[in-house]
Amino acid sequence: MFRNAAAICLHLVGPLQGKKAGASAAQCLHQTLTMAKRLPARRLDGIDHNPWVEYSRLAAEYDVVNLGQGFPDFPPPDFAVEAFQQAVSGDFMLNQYTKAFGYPPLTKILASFFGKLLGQEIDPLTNVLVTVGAYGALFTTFQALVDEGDEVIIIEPFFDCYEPMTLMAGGRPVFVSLRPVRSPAEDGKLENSSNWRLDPEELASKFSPRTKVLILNTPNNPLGKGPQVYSRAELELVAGLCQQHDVVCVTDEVYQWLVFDGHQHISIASLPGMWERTLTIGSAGKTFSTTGWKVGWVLGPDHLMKHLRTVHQNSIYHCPTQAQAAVALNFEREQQHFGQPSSYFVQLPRTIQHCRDHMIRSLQSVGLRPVVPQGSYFLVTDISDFKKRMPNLPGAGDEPYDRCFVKWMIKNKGLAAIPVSVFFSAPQQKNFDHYIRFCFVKDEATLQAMDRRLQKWKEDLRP
Ligand code: IK2
Repeated sequence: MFRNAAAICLHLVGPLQGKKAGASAAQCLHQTLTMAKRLPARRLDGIDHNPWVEYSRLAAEYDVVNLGQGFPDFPPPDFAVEAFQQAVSGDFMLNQYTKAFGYPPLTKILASFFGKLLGQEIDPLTNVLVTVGAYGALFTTFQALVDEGDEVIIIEPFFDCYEPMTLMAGGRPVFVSLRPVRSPAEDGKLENSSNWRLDPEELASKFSPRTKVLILNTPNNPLGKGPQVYSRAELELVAGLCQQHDVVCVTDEVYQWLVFDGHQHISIASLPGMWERTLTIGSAGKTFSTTGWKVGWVLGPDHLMKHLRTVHQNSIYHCPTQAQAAVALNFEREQQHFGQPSSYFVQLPRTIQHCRDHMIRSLQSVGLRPVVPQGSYFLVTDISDFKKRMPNLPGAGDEPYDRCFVKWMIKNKGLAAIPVSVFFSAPQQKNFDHYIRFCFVKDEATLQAMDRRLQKWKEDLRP
């Protein structure tokens, strides 16, 4: 807040130079602070600390191979770049506003593409909303549906914005954990994300008359738990409970095309009776390796979507037209190539599966124990052995161990990752502080740079 106030004041006195400007800025800042009663809105209470900022800043300070944040560091496919170029240099009207709820060719192709996948007649006007990335879709959804005191069931580990978005809307997060059902040490094999399961009774116990929404993320960030873990049976369990308790299911499926080992993604909205109570969220950033475009969407029945449209038209209103036009062209291409070897949705998971396997082999060489993911960009790796061998890292005791470990790894091993405890609610963080998350959607040069750092680490480990 301080920094923002100072920045505003400096902006206001911008034309002044030197000491005079400094004095005016200080005076202005003083006045700003005196005037402020309680500056931040109450909805920000408890959510002002964002661990990502801390780890990103630290990673930027050191010479690291950055395997923290989830974005590809290789180019998008040529057809995607060409589509964007066409959108920028083609029809000049694409420089202007488009329809508030989505550029019509995009809503049309999303409706027809996902309509086939979900086995549902989807109307481009009433069942599709284009948003600023999947983040925008999530925010709009929470604002539209969650009211003071409403409960939102969040399955942990969870993509970290679900909790603050619930709180900002006045809701109460109710957490239920996925837990590994078998220790990898039991049979010497690597753990698999499908071994992280929901306890059906525990899940059922979380529903109450106040439950409004359950949020599902499949394939899951950070675990990579995909179609095997959220098998049809597990999705049916969730679906049955949502129907029994009249709850809306929000399903974040941004990694739906990033599914490995020949598995098929299942959308919960395609299960019987679920379309009417499900909002399905997607991201062109993850779909076409273009995270900077920030185009996302929500699909769902009109009786839910109309409330999202109210939030959208009173907040963002329009998303950038050219990026939407490019995404529309990409989906039109995918529709033509669907299921064929030329389809990006066929090629991308194959390429990324190689990256996953490369990383798994490399991490094992230093005694890290990756949990093999079935989908997404990420894998979590077990650092229990280090916790036993190096329990006293700086900060250990004050904060969850994985956070100290990541800081130590950035500073001493030149590798950046994300501590997995940030994907858990506060009471569970200590129980899951022996995992860290790596992003493997990286090009060969980055993975080789990782190999070199790990090789050096391995040499350091020699007695
Ligand atoms: N939902 C999930 C599950 C996501 O992972 C993301 C974005 N990725 O996160 C980066 C990271 O974890 O390092 C989103 C939604 C947001 O997608 P978008 O970029 O389309 O807003």
